[in-house]
Amino acid sequence: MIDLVKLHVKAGDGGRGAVAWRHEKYYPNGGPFGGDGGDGGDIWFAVDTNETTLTKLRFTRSIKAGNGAPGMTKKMHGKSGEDVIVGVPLGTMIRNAANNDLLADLTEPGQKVLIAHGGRGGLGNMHFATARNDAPEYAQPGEIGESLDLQLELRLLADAGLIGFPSVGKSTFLSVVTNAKPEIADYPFTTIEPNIGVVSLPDERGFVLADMPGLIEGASEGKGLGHEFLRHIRRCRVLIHVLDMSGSERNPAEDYEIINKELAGYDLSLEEKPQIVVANKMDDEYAGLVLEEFKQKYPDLKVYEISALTHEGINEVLYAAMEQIEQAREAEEENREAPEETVVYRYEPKRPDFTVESQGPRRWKVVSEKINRLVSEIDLDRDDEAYQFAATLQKMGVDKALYDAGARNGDQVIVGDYIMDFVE
Ligand SMILES: Nc1nc2c(ncn2[C@@H]2O[C@H](COP(=O)(O)OP(=O)(O)OP(=O)(O)O)[C@@H](O)[C@H]2O)c(=O)[nH]1
Ligand SMILES: [Mg+2]
Repeated sequence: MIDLVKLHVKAGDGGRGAVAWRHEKYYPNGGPFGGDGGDGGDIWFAVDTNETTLTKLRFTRSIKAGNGAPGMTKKMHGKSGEDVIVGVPLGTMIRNAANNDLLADLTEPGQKVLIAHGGRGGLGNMHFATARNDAPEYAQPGEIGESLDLQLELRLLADAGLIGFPSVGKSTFLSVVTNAKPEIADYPFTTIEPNIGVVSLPDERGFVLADMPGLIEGASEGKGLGHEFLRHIRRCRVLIHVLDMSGSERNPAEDYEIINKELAGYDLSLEEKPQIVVANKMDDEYAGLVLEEFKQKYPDLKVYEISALTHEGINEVLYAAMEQIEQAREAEEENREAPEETVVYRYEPKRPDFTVESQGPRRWKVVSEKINRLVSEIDLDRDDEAYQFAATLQKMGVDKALYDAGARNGDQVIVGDYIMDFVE
């Protein structure tokens, strides 16, 4: 069963701004005419109620949004990159794999979250004309689109979950009380992925019910289908614990004990979840005897006697479950201090730390608050500090930006109060 998926996402890069000139042939000084690059596409995740598993994404290593096209002459914008919307099932949690931060918890139909923001397109040279320089050779590069490693986890969103050993009749129960059509058969592990359905009571109340693959001894350590789906059970408000009373295959008292031990072994909070204990297959001729034996072991336990086959006793179970679910919902409401937290990932576009301006022939200026602050703190007449400073500028990409803008060996570069020589 696939409910944990790793995925790389890369939003589109912004297109580079254009360096272009108006009527360049006949009017060499016709002014800068380069348009902006297009924005890179974003990556969104949205609830798709037609999806019930993450299987579709299993072999998808990475998802990429479109890059923005470069700006063009005549001040024309480059085309924006295409957004990507990834449809995922209800109950999908999206984490940043690098630090495990929860980026989004998709719990409502229709929910849609922006996970990776495309880079903004770079500005064309038309934006960089100043009184002193009406022919800027510089245009901004596009911003790099955000890239992230994600971990997707699906946790089923059901109010109630049917649990028990294999073949006790969980799927049969689900098929009787909802429109779900799970596979039913008399061999163990017929159900390998939870099925989900909606129970509608005659009084218009209702809840979401899921059957689970059968649990066996050692499930909490991974035996059988083990761990994989125990995580789903954590999200259920109520557990409907189904026991097979036909006595042909199982000893229900033992089963009951083992299952509870496995729940606690996986997560102590599972032990505390309200449970409705259901004695199924009461239509079987020996069921009465088996039930008597069970009751001797657990005299104080409320047991609902049913037959999923003949539908006997089913409504009582549904009403009892509904009752418990409503209580759980109320308790959640009371415990909720602030309005429910909706986790939406906020992307802060990274502003470039500096810009480069042409200041006339072979003369450039680096405009940057950050670099100015740096300059004010160091003594550039000292060789070691000057060397350190040059290395910092290079690391910040200043050299490359100057070169891209057209600076060549020996050009003057104004940085803060200093004038330096450009070295390619
Ligand atoms: N006699 C009788 N048989 C039942 C009853 N409920 C289910 N069965 C039978 O028990 C067998 C197993 O039923 P399932 O509903 O597939 O059991 P499950 O608990 O979902 O099993 P897994 O998916 O393998 O964990 C099937 O042959 C059913 O027809 C019942 O109330 N009475
Ligand atoms: Mg089943």
